[in-house]
Amino acid sequence: MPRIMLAPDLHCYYANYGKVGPDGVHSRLAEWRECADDLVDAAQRAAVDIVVFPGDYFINPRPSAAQIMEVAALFEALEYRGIKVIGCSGNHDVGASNQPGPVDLLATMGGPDGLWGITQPRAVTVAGIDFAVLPFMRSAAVSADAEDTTDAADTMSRHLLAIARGLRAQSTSDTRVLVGHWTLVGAQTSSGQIMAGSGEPALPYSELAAMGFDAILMGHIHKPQVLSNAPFTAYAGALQRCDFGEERDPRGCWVWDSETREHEWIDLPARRFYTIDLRGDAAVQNWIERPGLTEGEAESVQDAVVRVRYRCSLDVALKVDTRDVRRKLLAAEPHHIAGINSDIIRGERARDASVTEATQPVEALQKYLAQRGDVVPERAEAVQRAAEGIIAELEKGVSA
Ligand SMILES: [Mn+2]
Repeated sequence: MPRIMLAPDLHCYYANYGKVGPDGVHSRLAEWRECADDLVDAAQRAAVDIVVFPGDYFINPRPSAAQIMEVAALFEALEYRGIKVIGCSGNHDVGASNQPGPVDLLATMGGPDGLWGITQPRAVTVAGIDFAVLPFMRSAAVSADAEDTTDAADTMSRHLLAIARGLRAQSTSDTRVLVGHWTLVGAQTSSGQIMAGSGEPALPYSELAAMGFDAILMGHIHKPQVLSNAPFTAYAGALQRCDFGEERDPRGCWVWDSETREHEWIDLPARRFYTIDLRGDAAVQNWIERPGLTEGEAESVQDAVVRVRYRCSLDVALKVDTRDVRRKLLAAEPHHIAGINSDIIRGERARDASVTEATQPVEALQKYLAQRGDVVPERAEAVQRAAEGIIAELEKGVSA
């Protein structure tokens, strides 16, 4: 009995959080290829018969020829090993017009059955299993008729359920699998939000289950999750981490055995994202005073896309030297430093009440330097003399 792999959203590929290497290959593409190669090896090792790619092959509906060839090469590698590919379009792949897009092009590249790129609802039978495929679609007619986006989403959901029911009715096999690129009610996003009422169509899992599907294999939501074991209902997530919102999401794919009805998770080597999150004056102060990263931080930073976020008062924020932060991060060999960002807690700065509108600039500077507490007296004096010079220069200009 066939074993089916649910592959994650491919999103081939994001050219951010990295750079072009000496071989001319962008580091994120190199990562994408490594994950794709591992997926092929994993499928073979797990004796998979069919790999399902439920949409979002690309990051937008206008991929380059090179990006299309990357996805085609992955599909080709699987089929070369005797593993069948079934895939459909996702919201990232579909433009506003109803013109053929990149997924239609892949359909023409994968043999006469067009299973590499299904862009219309379709029932297909592979290895004795009936698949009902619900690619992502936009409907100008539904949008035009609807009162608002929520109404349009509701109408679309109803249509999709009717289509799924119709495809299910065509099935004569003992095993029926639904594949699609849609939100299921109750699915959870990477931020932990429960999807429903978000203005996009959401399909009630219970209604699909009641139609008699044995597995519901979905794409769209990047947080891998199993919504049900019977029927096995799951999202595999995305092949790579698209941004810091997906920092904590595992990356990999599911294998579902149509005979035992059991599933297993297989990890894929997507690059890690890591945030050093410093909250409060004490945390920020301690971190900048430490000459290097802690062992744990260094381990997490190595080879990762990293960022530092610090939330503190302005007084402490002024002590943060971003070059120094960068130097500490670089010592642990990150893949890419995405940002060193401050979030100033306003109104918590201890103000010197004696500074008013009437205070002269040099006097105000003197008080400021004293209050900082981290400027040695000789340096403060030098800064003050320089300021006096600037003010004198300014006054000359005014009286002339
Ligand atoms: Mn996606």
